[in-house]
Amino acid sequence: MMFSSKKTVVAILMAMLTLSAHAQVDRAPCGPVPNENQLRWQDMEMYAFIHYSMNTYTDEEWGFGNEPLELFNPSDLDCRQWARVCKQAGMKGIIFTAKHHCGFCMWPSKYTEYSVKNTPWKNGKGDVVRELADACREEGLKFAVYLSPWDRNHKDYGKPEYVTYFRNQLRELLTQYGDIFEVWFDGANGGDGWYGGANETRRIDGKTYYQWAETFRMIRELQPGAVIWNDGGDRGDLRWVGTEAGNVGETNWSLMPAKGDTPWHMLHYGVEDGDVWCAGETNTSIRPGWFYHETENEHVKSLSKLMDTYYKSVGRNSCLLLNFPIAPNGRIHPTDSLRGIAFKKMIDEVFKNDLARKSKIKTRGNETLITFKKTTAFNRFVAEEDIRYGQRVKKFSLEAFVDGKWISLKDALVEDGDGLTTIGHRRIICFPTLSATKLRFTILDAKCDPIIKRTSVYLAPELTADIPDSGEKRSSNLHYFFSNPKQMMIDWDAEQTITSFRYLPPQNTREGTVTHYTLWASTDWSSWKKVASGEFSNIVNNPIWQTIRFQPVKAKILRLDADRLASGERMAFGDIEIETK
Ligand code: FUL
Repeated sequence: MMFSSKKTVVAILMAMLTLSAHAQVDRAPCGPVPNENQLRWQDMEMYAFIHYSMNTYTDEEWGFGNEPLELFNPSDLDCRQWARVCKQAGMKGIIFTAKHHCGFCMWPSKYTEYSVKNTPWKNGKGDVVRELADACREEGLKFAVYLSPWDRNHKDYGKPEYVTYFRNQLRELLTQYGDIFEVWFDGANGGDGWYGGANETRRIDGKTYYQWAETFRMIRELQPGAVIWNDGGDRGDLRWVGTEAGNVGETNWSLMPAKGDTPWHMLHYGVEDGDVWCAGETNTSIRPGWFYHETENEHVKSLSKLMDTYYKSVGRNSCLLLNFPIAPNGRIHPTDSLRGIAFKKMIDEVFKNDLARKSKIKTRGNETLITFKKTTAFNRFVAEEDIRYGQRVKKFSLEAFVDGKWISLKDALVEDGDGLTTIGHRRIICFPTLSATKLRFTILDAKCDPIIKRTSVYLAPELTADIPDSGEKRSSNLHYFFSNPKQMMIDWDAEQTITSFRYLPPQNTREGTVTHYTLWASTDWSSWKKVASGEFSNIVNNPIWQTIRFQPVKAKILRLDADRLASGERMAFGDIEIETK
């Protein structure tokens, strides 16, 4: 055989080498593998949540279900603005709260009167789901829906009739708005609600009541390309990661047991020997709350917080679902949109120049050696497994050759251990900038032959001008004490007019978190006036500042009774604050 050129010979030799290298790797599935929908989903990496409902007009996180329909009348609702902002923020799709826990439907469902069709907005002719689905398509974004199973408006909630109602609504959403990439349900259920005027507490068994198997079957039939989210119980295609703070475990297996309960550590870290593919989706909000609150305008997450979230989600074998709340005028607030866009710019900046591409990369067995042309500064390492063949790597090491010796690196974002465990779709390791001539990546343990698709190295710029998160303790200016384990007193020397009380729950534990409260005021320690009572919605999953507003009251003492705690016997707090007139 004659070869036409030197180049051809080199190409053939390279191909033979690649083939023989591949021949040594056993690609036979090693445990569960993702299906096509799951692979497509994982490639999305970042997509947006949009929270918008009656709560936007009542300044709440969980509506009770009896909020008057007249409240919904945005002056400037613009779904195209939402889609444009999300696209520029690097989001590949949008999941919209078509119905949140209050039961108000953002589309004119024919199964309820509690929807946009009976509001003043567009004289009842509007459909937010339609406008957003169209806007997404125009911007080349995928579209998906959040439909809350818990419905605090519906009279039948708790009875079998409601499950039929829920499925009817889901059918409307899955058949009238084109392709849906994900169906998001939510496990939250605080019990009490308006329920058609019954105004009571209804407890259901989340595992059996909704009969998910039948609902899942319907989704598969109507939207075969959609992935199903779940947080326990019947296994969907992807899972909640057990927190709304925006991080998944550094060890993150995309596997779960097919059946049985899913305690927190399973949601957060996945299960190494799980028998179904069920990757983790990391959801968090760009602000403390999921819904818009004017008081949070100064608390939109900083760029470094968002980058930290990126590394702890996309960089840990997960996708990031980042929420943008809609303001009462019907648009994403300028601070949130600017921050979102800056976030995307920063990601592009960090990952624009792969230093490994200009270097010599040699893989022998489980070791990859990257030799730079000259001493090179870097602070990020990225590895990706070809997850079509399953998730395999259990443990690896990373070493840099600095001043003539090898030094071991660790993930600086991990507190315990070096964080060099699982890889999956993408693992990003962050460490302080160092200058080295070589970098060595070694797989120390794997479930079967590791199949690494890509290794890269970057130099992320330092974040110099950033908005700091405010960290000062407000309670340090207040005098307070506990009169019993479930009662807190806050007192002053002189009478003041109080307009609101704010409570920050403990930040790293649910122990002592107040979920239901009564607040009292007094001027003399003996006669007490009740100023407010209620529930701190979603406080366990999202432990942010809670604001109790009330008619201005003259007081020398405020008393907070913890009527119910999330766990434990003693109330606790991260911080408290009062506002005076
Ligand atoms: C939670 C809900 O209770 C919140 O309101 C929000 O929708 C969040 C995404 O899920 O559990």
